[in-house]
Amino acid sequence: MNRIVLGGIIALLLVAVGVFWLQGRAEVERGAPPPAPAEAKPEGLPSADVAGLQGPAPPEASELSREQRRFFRYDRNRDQRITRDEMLSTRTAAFRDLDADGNNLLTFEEWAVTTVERFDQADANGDRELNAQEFATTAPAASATPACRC
Ligand SMILES: [Ca+2]
Ligand SMILES: [Ca+2]
Ligand SMILES: [Ca+2]
Repeated sequence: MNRIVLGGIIALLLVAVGVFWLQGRAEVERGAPPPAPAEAKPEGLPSADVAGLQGPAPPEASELSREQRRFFRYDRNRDQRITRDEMLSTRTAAFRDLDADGNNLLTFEEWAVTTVERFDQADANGDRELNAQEFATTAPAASATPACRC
């Protein structure tokens, strides 16, 4: 008998919970109703009569002069002044390329690296001298474009 009464009480509680849940959901939907269905859009692109109307001009940046661009290429920290280091820093990469041993000193061999390499490649027999045949290999390749006849 107690089981029947207990089952009835549980059933009433479940019904009460369901009623409260439905009421709460209805409150939420009244506060923030679901969006209205999208209206059917007319076919084709919108059009307007813009004859005689003038829109605002698009933004444009002023062009730097050639001298200003050259100045800013050296002025690395943008303080409107070019220090000696800033001026010389443009040569650093080329210097490091030549400084083969990285000791910040440029020997004659490092400075003349292109000629040294060309000599070494041409010296086929490795006797540290070039005979006429070896020297002939150092001639620059003929250019594909003809020389200017100006
Ligand atoms: Ca500067
Ligand atoms: Ca060196
Ligand atoms: Ca030789």
